[in-house]
Amino acid sequence: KRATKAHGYTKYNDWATISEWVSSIAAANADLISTQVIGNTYEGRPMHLLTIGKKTGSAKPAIFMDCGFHAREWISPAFCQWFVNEAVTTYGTDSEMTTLLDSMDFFVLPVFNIDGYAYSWSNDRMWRKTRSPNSGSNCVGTDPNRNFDAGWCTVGASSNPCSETYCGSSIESEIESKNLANFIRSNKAVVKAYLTVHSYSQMLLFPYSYTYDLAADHSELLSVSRGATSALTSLYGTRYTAGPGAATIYPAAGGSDDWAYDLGVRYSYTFELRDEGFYGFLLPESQIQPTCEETMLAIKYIATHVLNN
Ligand code: ING
Ligand code: ZN
Repeated sequence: KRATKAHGYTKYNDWATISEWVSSIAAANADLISTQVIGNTYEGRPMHLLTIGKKTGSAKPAIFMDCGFHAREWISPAFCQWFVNEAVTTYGTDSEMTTLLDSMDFFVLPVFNIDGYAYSWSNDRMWRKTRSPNSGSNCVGTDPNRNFDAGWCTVGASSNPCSETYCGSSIESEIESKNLANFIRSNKAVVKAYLTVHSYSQMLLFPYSYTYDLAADHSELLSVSRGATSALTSLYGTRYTAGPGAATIYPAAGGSDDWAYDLGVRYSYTFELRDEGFYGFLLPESQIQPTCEETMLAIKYIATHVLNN
């Protein structure tokens, strides 16, 4: 077995370390975790998905959560790892987590854009996009959060392969997008919520980003986002802004949250974790623990609402 660096929850882990961690935490918690591969990335890395929940033998409602859409947003994969550990270590003692895992499943994709994440470790800390080549251009990569079927490439996205917000040659041109979309389409009957974790800005966004039109479920999405951000703020006073993407951050088409919502996943949210720009994507490791602790409160608030509605 290849030697990897030691895994830790209060440090940033490279892909080899995260990949080993997936196997070891699943093996150590076989009663609560199962794993599957939803497909490979462009460069051939397996996209590991963890299913966390008490195995009951019957179909349970589920929440899908991904991290690491954008390579440089390192706090995001750190949060997915934290979430999985917190779920298995508080099951049986924390009553809210116990109820959640007894009654529902969490599908957790710890790193979506694995090729980009690996590149951000090896070559360019500020890399954002995927690592697939673009025909007729020397520029590499597509913005995966502009690559979904939601007003694709109409606003806040570029058709120039050299742009950081390149929408790709077509909807789901990126194999990572296609793998994620196929999984959610196949599990539409159980997936009640879609959560995608980015950084930074301290915002909780919901549809729509591709239009200023309000979602059919706007008032519920807004009230749940306010409850979630209030819970988050209660721990350390971290201030969050909640609202529809277009009006709250900027108009941008092709995002995964808008796509999931239009597919029928009623509770669809994008988290923009710490900070507000002082460190930006280079959030120090000393902030991993407080960021993850506060974000847990928001996720549990949303999950409990999903379960009870
Ligand atoms: N922000 C998101 C981005 O992809 C976003 C904001 C959310 C856009 C939802 C579209 C839909 O630009 C970051 N930091 O990536
Ligand atoms: Zn992002």
